Amino acid sequence: MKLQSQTVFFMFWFLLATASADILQNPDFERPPSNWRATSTAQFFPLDENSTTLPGWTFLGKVEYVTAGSNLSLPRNGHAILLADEGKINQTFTASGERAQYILTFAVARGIQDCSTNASLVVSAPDSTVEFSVSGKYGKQPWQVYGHYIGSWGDGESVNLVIQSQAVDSESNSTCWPVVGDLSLLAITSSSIKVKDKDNLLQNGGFELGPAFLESSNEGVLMDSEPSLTESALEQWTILGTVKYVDAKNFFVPEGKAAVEILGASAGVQTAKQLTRGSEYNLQFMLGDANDSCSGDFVVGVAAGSSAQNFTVHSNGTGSAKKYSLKFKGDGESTTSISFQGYTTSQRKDGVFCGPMVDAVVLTESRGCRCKPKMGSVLVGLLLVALFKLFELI
Ligand SMILES: [Ca+2]
Ligand SMILES: [Ca+2]
Repeated sequence: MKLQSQTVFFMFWFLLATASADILQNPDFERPPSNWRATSTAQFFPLDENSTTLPGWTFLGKVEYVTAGSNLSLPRNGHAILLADEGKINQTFTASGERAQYILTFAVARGIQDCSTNASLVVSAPDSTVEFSVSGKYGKQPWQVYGHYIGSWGDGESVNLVIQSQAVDSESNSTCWPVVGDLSLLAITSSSIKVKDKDNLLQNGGFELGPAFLESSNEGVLMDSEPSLTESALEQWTILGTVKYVDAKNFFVPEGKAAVEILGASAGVQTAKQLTRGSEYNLQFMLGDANDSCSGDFVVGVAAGSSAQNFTVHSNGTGSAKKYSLKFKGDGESTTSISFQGYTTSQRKDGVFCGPMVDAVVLTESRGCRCKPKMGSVLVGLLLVALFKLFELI
């Protein structure tokens, strides 16, 4: 009996350990460079290509190890990497198991505050290269957390993830170089994406499959414009403009673990589904606010096929949601698109962009096709009967 309980304990421990492990090594840079001293009071420690190693990573150009206590007000995890002039870090990992979509979450900030030209951060993998600006307008902390699809790989494939700075103006001697705080790489397997909810024609209608949330941040995860349904950080949804992925731990979320906050006019999410022409469908969804002090009246434009309707969400910014619905007819031949878009750009009192939240999108067929017989086919039928009668007479 004792042995059994020990086995259960170790299995539990093992599951816990594997669940918390990231695909990347040293994803939060808390394992320091080889010759760095924990007692050092220097906030910026330059890495030397010839004499320093950084666990899990290789680096090139001007790269510095940053310690908490600097003006970056680093959150719980106190160390980060500054990518200055031509600074670049990279790590190679091997995909294992079933083919999966890889979604990277990372925190980025500006290295120094009294600078004039923003450098951007470029994240690249074999299938993608994306540039992120570090403007600081989406959060009250200097840190911005982004979620981004980096590619899809199967068992044994080797993936080189590269993160580097890119100066906008190479002549400027007052460049705000990016600092990378924590990263988290999530693999979403093809079979988990294909899981069908029998009561919902949409996949990922509850926005539960998306980027990982960072332990060190309570500001949600930003997702930038992404035109593809299958190569998106939010599975089966394209991203219009910039939206914020919010978690139930730090925000009000109506259903499940996550929802989407729309951050501006014409920003939003969109999906597509092959539907039967003429059939009637019912689109149900929840709109509200994520309890992040975003108050006001928000208009959300909901479009499904050729039907569109505006919904007004009244929010006092303390967390609320209501169920709404829209009835529409399927377009048939091509896929029917379903979208949720903001109509206004709102800011909180502290200047942070915010907006309405959408969650729990459920599509059901409310009535099958009640197609009227076409006039053309009726005439052809009458003609055939007439010809038949004529042959009978001959
Ligand atoms: Ca860190
Ligand atoms: Ca949800």
